Amino acid sequence: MAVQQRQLSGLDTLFKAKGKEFWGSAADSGTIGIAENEAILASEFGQVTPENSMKWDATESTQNSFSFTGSDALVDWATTNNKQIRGHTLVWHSQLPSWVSAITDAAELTSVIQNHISNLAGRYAGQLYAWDVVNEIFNEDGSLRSSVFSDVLGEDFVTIAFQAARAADPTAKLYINDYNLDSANAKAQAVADLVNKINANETLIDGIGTQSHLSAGGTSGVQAALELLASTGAEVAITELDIAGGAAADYTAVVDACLAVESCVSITSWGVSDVNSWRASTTPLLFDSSYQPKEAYTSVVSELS
Ligand code: 9MR
Repeated sequence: MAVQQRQLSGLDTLFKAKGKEFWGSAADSGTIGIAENEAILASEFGQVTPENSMKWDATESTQNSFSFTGSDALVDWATTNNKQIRGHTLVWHSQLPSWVSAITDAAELTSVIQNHISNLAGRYAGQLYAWDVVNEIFNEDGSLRSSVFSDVLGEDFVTIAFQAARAADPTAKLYINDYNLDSANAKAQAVADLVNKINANETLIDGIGTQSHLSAGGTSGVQAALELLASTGAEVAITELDIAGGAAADYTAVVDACLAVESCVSITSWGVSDVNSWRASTTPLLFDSSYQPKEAYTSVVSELS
């Protein structure tokens, strides 16, 4: 006999009633194809982020030869099910094909970035709420991470990528996204400083994503971090939320922080069930390995009710 799904409350609907854009989840063909998971996505979440299918290795593993099978499936599902979409991600040092990492010429890398973005973001133009244009570009001390992008182009790759994304999809909100922005630390300050610097010249960066891969008990600095990021005037989103241990108190602390900061527009969980999480052994999500709501889910719902 199939496991009976316990009564759920419509997390996304409750969050929207607080004035927020959505509470979403990472998804892709694999997890959408699991019936229990799909049912929870449909009833509890208002937005999806492709967990892997829009990354460079999935979409352009060979130069100028594009593959959109996985990303099309995600976008089709979202459209059919009336879910918003956050595109993830255009420029990232990880899951990057070796032909990109091998480039040493600035003009060549610029045109490769522009071509990747015009094809990928152009394909879904008008259909996405947002794009994570650049991902994880800072070190913990706030310096720029070494990657083919920063090594060959310096900081300019950020502006190149945002201008290409704006041209390819003028209606998507363009985000800078990073992890460990969980307190008002050096990295969060560096993100805010770069947003201020670029936007002073041309408003290219609409939003700042804080991934929020948190550890148990590690939520006390979240509101201060959101306030620091919001001080730029950009909107702020919690883009990949999961919390090791998944304690209810940690989850409600994150929700309270987002509610307290007007510019915090959305939360996206990095998956539905612990069993499909990239850090499954830490049981960090709102639904257990049998797709049943955990105490964290119940507590978040009562916090929002
Ligand atoms: O959850 C994603 C996992 O399935 C992939 O194997 C992994 C590969 O790097 O990427 C995971 O998602 C990452 C996201 O794209 C960027 N922030 C960190 C996430 C967790 O590693």
